[in-house]
Amino acid sequence: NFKKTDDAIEYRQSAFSLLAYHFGDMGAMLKGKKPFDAEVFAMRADNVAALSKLPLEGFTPGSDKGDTEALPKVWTEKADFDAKMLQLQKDSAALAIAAKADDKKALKQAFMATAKNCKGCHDSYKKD
Ligand code: ASC
Repeated sequence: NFKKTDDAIEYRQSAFSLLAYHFGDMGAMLKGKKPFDAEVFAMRADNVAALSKLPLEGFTPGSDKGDTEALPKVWTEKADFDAKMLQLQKDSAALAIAAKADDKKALKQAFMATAKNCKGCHDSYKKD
């Protein structure tokens, strides 16, 4: 549990920051911005699958007030927000499995499905 609202905000931002680091590197490999390394890709996919479970806990009641990019809609439409976070967890779990198989096309599809999830949620729930 968090002692202060600011701690919850900092917690979820840290989780998203780690998520973006690992997911971003996977994107860089798929876009050819760096060489594709299947082992590193799979390691990052495992990390994304684990990290995707973390941020939701930080969206505590009242933590819409503070230094946050989260829109008030997160709290007024919490059921939909929660469902979207759970979908991210499912998509990234599938991505972690695809990352261990030798099918680059399926892997790209799983990556795109996860990325679509990130963007969809940002479009609805994050300040731009
Ligand atoms: C990233 C990142 C996001 C998502 C999003 C996907 O690497 O930091 O927020 O991918 O851009 O569309």
